Amino acid sequence: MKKVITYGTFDLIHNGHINLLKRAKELGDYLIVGVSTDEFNEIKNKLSYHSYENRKVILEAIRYVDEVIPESNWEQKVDDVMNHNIDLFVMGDDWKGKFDFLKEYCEVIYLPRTVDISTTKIKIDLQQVKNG
Ligand code: C2G
Repeated sequence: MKKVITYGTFDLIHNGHINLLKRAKELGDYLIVGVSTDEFNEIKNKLSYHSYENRKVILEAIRYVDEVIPESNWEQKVDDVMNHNIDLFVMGDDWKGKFDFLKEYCEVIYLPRTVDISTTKIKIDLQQVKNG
């Protein structure tokens, strides 16, 4: 069984996230998602609308996702890859090169981001609707 892992905040789930999760799952048989805790989001300077618990519940309902684990820091990836017997690490290519240190432990693939969508764009567009 080929095990894949990816990480993210996954706030306000949108088609960009779904495309990423779909492609990651298609590269293996089992997909684990490390979803950022609220505390780690603060370290990433990200304020998410949904709490960690709600982002976890939403991810667990996505057909491509087999397991969700917390992402609490930048340092846990090597342990996660080893402890979960991960074969492949996948991230969107906005992170290209940033996680190449994992190549000692598993395959690393960066996938093209989906254009014209992001959680930030959703928030901005909604703000404009509100302002009329
Ligand atoms: N993504 C994408 N296309 C978009 C938006 C996001 O492919 N239009 C991908 C990102 O590249 C990432 C995943 O969806 O692989 C989750 O995106 P975020 O929730 O923004 O994740 P991020 O805050 O970048 O956290 O340790 C890694 C970090 O936790 C990644």
